[in-house]
Amino acid sequence: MKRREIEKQVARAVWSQPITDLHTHCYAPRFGASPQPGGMLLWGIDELVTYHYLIAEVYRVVPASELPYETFWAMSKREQADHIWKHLFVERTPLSEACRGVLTTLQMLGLDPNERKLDKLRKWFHKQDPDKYATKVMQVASVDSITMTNPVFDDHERAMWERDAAVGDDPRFTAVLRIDPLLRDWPSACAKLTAWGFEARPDFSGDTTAQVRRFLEHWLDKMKAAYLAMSLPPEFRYPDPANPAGDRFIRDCLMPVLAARKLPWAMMIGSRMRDKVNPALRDAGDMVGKSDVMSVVNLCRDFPANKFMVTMLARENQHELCVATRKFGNLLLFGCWWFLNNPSLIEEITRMRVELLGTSFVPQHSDARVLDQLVYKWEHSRRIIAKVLTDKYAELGESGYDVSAKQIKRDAALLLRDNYREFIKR
Ligand code: HDL
Ligand code: ZN
Repeated sequence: MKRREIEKQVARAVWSQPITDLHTHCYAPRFGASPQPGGMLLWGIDELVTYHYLIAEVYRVVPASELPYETFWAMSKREQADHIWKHLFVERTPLSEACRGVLTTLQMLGLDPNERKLDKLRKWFHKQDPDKYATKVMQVASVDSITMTNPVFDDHERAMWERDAAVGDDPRFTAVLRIDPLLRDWPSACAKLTAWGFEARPDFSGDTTAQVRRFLEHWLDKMKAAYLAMSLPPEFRYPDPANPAGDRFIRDCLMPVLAARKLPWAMMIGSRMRDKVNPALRDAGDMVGKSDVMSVVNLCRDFPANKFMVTMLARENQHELCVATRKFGNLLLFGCWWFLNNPSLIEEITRMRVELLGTSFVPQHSDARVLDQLVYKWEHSRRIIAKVLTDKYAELGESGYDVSAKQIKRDAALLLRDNYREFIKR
């Protein structure tokens, strides 16, 4: 196949392949939708423009010395959006990935990315019904399933699940049990579990092991979770002599419960929380730190009956993590997470992964927090994945191998949907 034909076949395969988005912060409309107070499904232009990535970026242009953080947080969502639109999209060129993303979404929804004021755009979004709009966004983005992130330690979210057992039953959305505090703050997590009727003590005395297992089983089953997820700090280690309780939680509680249910543990490693960086920026205040790949190796080796999905936040970890992935079939490498979700880094990382892993990984997840972001996050990533695949197939041609359109279609399906669906099968 000539390069031009390869390009055509790859574009057709990549853009026509429905994607199962394995990690987002989007919610089914039944969780309530913005601007309804407490609505968890965020959507529309004001949410798009006040994405925490853009809040960090607008504070580079209008520093806290000019606009105190508390003043910004006291503004309405609309006022915040107008402030960001003015400074990042009108008075400056929206060159950053987070800015460009908003423009791609507007363009693909048939709206004008050159609007200097948000009011006209607001009128269009205001006419949308969140439930129907969710289906429309999935069609435009060609996403066949949205995987949620459901932090059970969040009181508002937990109350939703306790009030409405069917809250997670929207077939377009799949739940994921997110339990960061159990490794990030074991003592306070134990206190909460005990308050919820699962008697857990930081020193593992009493019936702690059984109670923690029961807690995990209760929520995994209630949510019909596809996997269990945690975001972990750069300092995460396994084993960790400095954190014997963490090791014991992993060994005696988490691993047996997940192995019995054939559910993966998704480890998202390297996020340094805002309290150590810039708490005043709230969600925008977190940072990245280099993590320890050998801890992932130790877990995959020591728990061969368990499945691990791993992504790391630091660019510096990507090559070593990719090599580690070559060593373990129970390890699924996924995504270009957060500060890596930029064209230059997605291309570098995806190229390296194809060269080391062939098609046995998941190149991307959207991490969308605002429903409409699915449109741009996948448009931008599809473009890069297609570019890398085209080059790789062309290189196969130079080696005398004639790839077929059928193979290209199959590979796109593996990378964008089937590798993940296969891995979580129980
Ligand atoms: O912990 C996570 O899942 C991260 O993705 C954070 O939510 C982060 O704030 C984010 O939205 N990254 O894209
Ligand atoms: Zn996330």
